[in-house]
This record gives sequence, structure tokens and C-alpha cells, in this order.
Amino acid sequence: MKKSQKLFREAKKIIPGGVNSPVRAFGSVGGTPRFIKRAERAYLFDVDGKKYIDYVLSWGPMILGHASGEVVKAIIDAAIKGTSYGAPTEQETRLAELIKEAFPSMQKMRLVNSGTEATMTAIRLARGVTHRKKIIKFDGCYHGHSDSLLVKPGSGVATLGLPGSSGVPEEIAQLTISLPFNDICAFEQMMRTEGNNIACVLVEPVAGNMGVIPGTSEFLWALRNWTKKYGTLLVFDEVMTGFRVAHGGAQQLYGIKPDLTCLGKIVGGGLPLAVVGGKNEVMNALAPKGSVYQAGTLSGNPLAVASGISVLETLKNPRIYSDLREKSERLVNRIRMIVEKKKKEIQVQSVGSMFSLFFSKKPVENFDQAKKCNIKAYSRFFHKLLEGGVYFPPSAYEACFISEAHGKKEIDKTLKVIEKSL
Ligand code: KE4
Repeated sequence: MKKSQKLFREAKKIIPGGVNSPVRAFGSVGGTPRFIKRAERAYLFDVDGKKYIDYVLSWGPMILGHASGEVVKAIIDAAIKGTSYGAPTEQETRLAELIKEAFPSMQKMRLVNSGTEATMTAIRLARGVTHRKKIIKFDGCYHGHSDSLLVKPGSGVATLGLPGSSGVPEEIAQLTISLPFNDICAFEQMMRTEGNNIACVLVEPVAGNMGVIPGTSEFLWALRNWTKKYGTLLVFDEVMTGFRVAHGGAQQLYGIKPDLTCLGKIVGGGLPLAVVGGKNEVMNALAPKGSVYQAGTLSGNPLAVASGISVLETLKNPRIYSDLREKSERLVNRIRMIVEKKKKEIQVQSVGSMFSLFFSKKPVENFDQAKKCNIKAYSRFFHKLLEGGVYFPPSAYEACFISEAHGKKEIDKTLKVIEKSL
């Protein structure tokens, strides 16, 4: 990986840590991040000519595989008409309608540029309409890097072993209450004492930023019932799970209707696009209609919208999800058989076409248990897979994803490499 090493050295001279997002730096697994030259279908190709079967898929977006013909064509067709107008287009309405077909709870929605913006806006909306300041999130859940949400987060912060982030004034951090994920008692206790002061409860219904840990149905229903009781908004952060765990996301799987939903990743097809949406009476509080301000130069950008429309049009075909489920079950079940055969202490946890491996004797239900897993073993495993041409997330606190482009050949090859690596 000579070229990646050289490029990494150069990058570090001008970009902090040599990367534009910390989790890409291989910080917790060690070694040199592979600089990518191009990607196609289920594969990444690095600058040293090595080819990898990709299970990161840009951290979720590439559900149709890389450089999917129709999506690329949609982006090119949009680009030749200009890349940004800063004025409304009918395609933005079209994309919103496509999203609403899959997420009926999103009666109105605002397009933004990142999951961070979507969740940041959701909590500002909740504070604006409830006139309350405190919010509840859950340990190990990651909702992007806005100040209020960098309290005990998962993903890159956990990967770096940081408690949170410096630079967040305690006056802001103390308004965020972070509770153990999947702990109904702790949550109910907090609502009994603080319920009337809580603007919103924000949760990843299936957590993907501490490895994959599904919320239990009882836990998520407790969130729904207690927030209703205290006039607190329930916000589902489905940036990762939206259009991933099911066409209608986790809210479809669990049959729970949140007050607000945040989407990202898949909805932009790999271009910068995310969404915050929900009940009319909440969303109507957003400027210019209401007094809660939110804005963005490139929000609803024609290229990102064209990409999103192309992906969501394709995802309307239910066969896609039955295909993905079948591939995922095959891969996950065969990994479990390998783990069983080799008597390894590994939990394979999955929901739909997202999964992760925990080097742990027991199933993992929350962040404390995730942190007790054998991170060193994961790192060794990660590098063995990489040598074998399989690209897993360079962090034990992330999720693996499967795309429509992963076929029998890729899955069989992956299983061989996993067996050898273990
Ligand atoms: P972005 O601001 O990175 O677009 O989205 C933030 C976000 C919000 N909510 C959930 C559930 C998320 O998973 C994310 C972002 N996910 C991480 C990886 N799991 C992004 C990868 C990175 O930070 O480079």
C-alpha cells in the first residue's frame, strides 16, 4: 500500500489527521487508510490497484452499489442543466413526495445537506414548539456533531475513545440527558421527574453507531407512550435505518409513529442530502412559515435531489428488499455457522441489510456492553479481512451494509476470507 502511505503523509500536512471525517483515519484499528481511486458495484479499488468487496458502502448510502448506472445518469442529466440555483425546483417536491410515500409520518419535510443538520434542526424545532430546553438521547447513539448531541455519542467519538468533544460549553451539554439504550426503567424514572421539561427524546431505533443493536420493541414503545404523556416530541433518527432496514425504515418495522424523523445517507444516493420531517403542526413552525429558523445555500441541491429521486424510484420495487434480506440472512447465518464451528466468542447482530460482529461471549444490548467487547480482536480481524480483499468498517462501533450489487460470488468470497481470518 505504498501509494496510500505516501498520499496519507501528504494529506496529513494539510488536512487534520489526513482525513475529512475522523472515523476514516483507521485510528482505532491502526495502520494506513486505503486511499480510494474508484468504486463500482460492490467493489472499491484503492490507489495501489487492490480491489475490495465493500461492506462500508460510504457508511450506508450505496444500497444500489457504487456507480449505479441510472443514478450516475440522473446526476449527469441534472449537472448539464446547472449544479445549483438557490431557488425552488419541482424535483424537490417530487423527492419529498417519494419520501412521504415510504414514511407517511412525515407529513411535511425540509431537505438539508447532512444528517447532522437534520438532527440539529429536529431538536431546535422541538425546543421551539415545546418552549422546553432539555433533551434526552441514549449512550452510544450518534446523531452527528452538533453541540447538543456530542454527549456520550457512538461512531467516531467512541472509536477514538473520547467521552464527548471539547469545545462544547457545559451550559449546552448539561441540557442533554444521555441514558442507557434499551433501559426502560432508567427512561421512565427520568420522565417521571423531568418529563415536563423535556423538549424531545431522540433515538436511533436500531442503533448502528455502537455496532448494530436493535432497540427492543418494549423500549421503543415506552419512548412513544411516555413522550405522548408529557407532551415531549419523539424523534426517530433514521439517517442510517431509513430505506435500509425496510423501505419505510424502523418505524415501519416496529409500527411506531414518531413526531419527527431524520433521514440521510440512502436518501441522497451518495450525494449530500438529508431530511427532517414530521407532523404538520411541528414542521409548520419552521421558517419562513414559522419562527424556528433553519436554512442552507445548497439545501435541495438539484444534483443531490436527482440522485435521491433515482435511488428512491428504484427502491419502490419490493423485490429489492426481499433480495437484500435474502442475501443478508445468507451471509449472516453462514458467518454464525463459521463462528460456531471455530468456537469463537463472537456475536453477529443484524437487522435487514445492516449487521455487525461483536467480539463478545454474550449478545450486546447497550453501549456499556459494546465497550467491553474485544476491540483488539476486532482490529486484527479487520486487517486480515482487508488483506483478503474484504473491506469492513475500520471501527468496532460501526455497521456493515450489503448492497443490491453484492451477489453470490461476493458473498461466497467474503465467507471464505472470514473463515480464513478467524
Ligand atoms: P452526517 O452529518 O455524517 O451526514 O450524519 C450524521 C448521522 C446522524 N445520525 C445517524 C444515525 C448517523 O449514523 C450519522 C452518521 N453516521 C456516521 C457513521 N456511522 C457517519 C460516518 C462519519 O462520521 O464519517
